[in-house]
Parts: sequence; structure tokens; C-alpha cells
Amino acid sequence: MKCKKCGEKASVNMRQHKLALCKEHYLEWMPEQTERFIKKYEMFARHEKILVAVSGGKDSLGLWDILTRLGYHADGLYLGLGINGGINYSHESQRLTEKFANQHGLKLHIVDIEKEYGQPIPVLSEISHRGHGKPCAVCGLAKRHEMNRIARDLGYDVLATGHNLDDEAAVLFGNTLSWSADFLLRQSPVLASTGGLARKVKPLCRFYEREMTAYCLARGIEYIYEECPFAEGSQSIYYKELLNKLETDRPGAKLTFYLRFLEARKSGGLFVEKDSKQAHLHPCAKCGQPTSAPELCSFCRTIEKAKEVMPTVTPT
Ligand code: Q46
Ligand code: ZN
Ligand code: ZN
Repeated sequence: MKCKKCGEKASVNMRQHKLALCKEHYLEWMPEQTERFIKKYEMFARHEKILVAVSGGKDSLGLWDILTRLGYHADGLYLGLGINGGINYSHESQRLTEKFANQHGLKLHIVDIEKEYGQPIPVLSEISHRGHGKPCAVCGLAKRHEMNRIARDLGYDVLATGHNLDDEAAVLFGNTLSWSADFLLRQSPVLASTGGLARKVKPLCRFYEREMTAYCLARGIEYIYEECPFAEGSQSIYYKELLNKLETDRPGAKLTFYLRFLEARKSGGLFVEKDSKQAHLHPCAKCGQPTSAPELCSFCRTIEKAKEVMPTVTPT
């Protein structure tokens, strides 16, 4: 496989884009695409101050790296959750985040939940009896709360998170299975700031997880490979596995699923009664059946086309 830009040996092959690139051109392509998404979804402007939520994982460190390479003013925020498990997850993820910030001379804010609120997340979860034995509900709540607090208190314009396409498609899949209209209508690459909540953006929402892995490897970014120990057996991991099976058979299916959703949401086509659209129907010039096409209905057009190729086809 050869790089589409220079003809050298490709190191990344993106079947869904029918695009293979060498390492050098891949490292150019990722920030170019990110910039395109930032503009397309009107995430933020050049002069705005961005707070990147960093966890030490490939997505958030990759995002911080890309935004910095693009010349944006992006500082990091690391939340110490106090989650240890076998691999000492919080300790290791903080170490790698600090290492990245030091290597690149970037500003990193560290907020330790235990220091701030007296107990680490797992204990707060236990004593508050929320989340059926798993700390994720309290953890999610704390993360949203703290990210917003720091963004507001330190005067950041926008909060950026490293959610990638696999994350977004899994959330979308879950919300579609349960037809959670409110959640579906709120899922977006940009959430405008409202009533004291900071604007939230997801500049990586169109990149596959494996594209982020490839980016970090190519850039030599050291990140934490392990997931949080509480992520094991979660519903979102199960949905990701299902979507990966689909993607293997139909490359690009995940991206199409997400992008078509965004289009439908933008055009107001989600959960809107079709009645208003039916008003635009008129009779087909040939068969008289209702159609929204300008002259012939789709079926008559198909028959017309077939007739051109094979004159024995009978007209409607
Ligand atoms: S919510 Fe749950 Fe995550 Fe918090 S406790 Fe771990 S798995 S880190 S995305
Ligand atoms: Zn190349
Ligand atoms: Zn509060």
C-alpha cells in the first residue's frame, strides 16, 4: 500500500476514506482534518482560550497535542479521581499527563477530588449510594461539575474533550436503542454555553479510535493503555464491540451512522412528524401517484431509465 500524497510506503490505511498515508503525511492530515471540523461545527475561534480535559489516555493527550500544533491557546485540566485498582490507574495517568505537559511546556491544572472534597471518587460513590455499586455515576457527575467549575473560575471560553467517533457512535447507538429523545437531541460536536455552563466541544468526534492510536504512536506520545478498572463490562464497551463487528463487514458504517444522525438533527428531521413534508407531494406526471420529485415519481423514473437500456420494458 502506497501513500496517496507521496507514493512512499503507507503506514496508515483508512479503509473508510479509501486513503492510505505515510507517517509524515498522516501527521499532517490529522491536524488539517481537526481544523476543518473545528471550523465546520463552529467550535471556537483563534483568540479563544481552551481548556482541554486530559486523562492521560490517547484521545485527550492526542487532542491537546493537535490543538497546540495548530497554534491554539490550549491549557490542560487533569482531575485526580483517586481510582487505583491493580494498575494504580489514577497515579499512572497523572504521571503521564504531567510528563506530556512538561515535555511540551504546556500549562496543566490539576484538581484532586480527595483534596477538594475529602474523599476519592470510589468512597464518595459508596457513601452516597448512587450508581448501583459502580462509581461511574458519581464519577461522571464529579467530572462534569469540576470541569465546568474550573472553566468558569479561570475564565476559559470553551471546554474541549477527547471523545472520538467510537465513543460518539456508541452513545448514539445506546440512545437510539432506547429512543432517548432528549439525549439524542443533545448529542452534538458543540454544546453552546447556557445558564452558567461552559461551551463544550469534541474536536475528535469524527476520528476513529484507531486513528487516534496511530496518531499517538506516530508522534511518540506516551499514554496510559489501560482503561479505568471500573470500565470493564460496561454497556458502552459492549456497544463498541458490536459496532466494530459492523465496521469490519462494512467499512465506514460507524462514520455514516454518526454523520447521518448529525445531518438529521441539524435539518430538524429527528422526531418531527412527517405531515408537514407530505404537504409538498404532488401527482407524478405519468402514473398519478403522489411524489415529492419534480415530475416523475421514483418508480416511473426507474422504469424510464430501464426502458432506455432495454426497450422491452413496459411503461407504467
Ligand atoms: S466513569 Fe467509571 Fe470512567 Fe469514572 S469510574 Fe472509571 S469507568 S473513569 S470514563
Ligand atoms: Zn506520504
Ligand atoms: Zn453544585
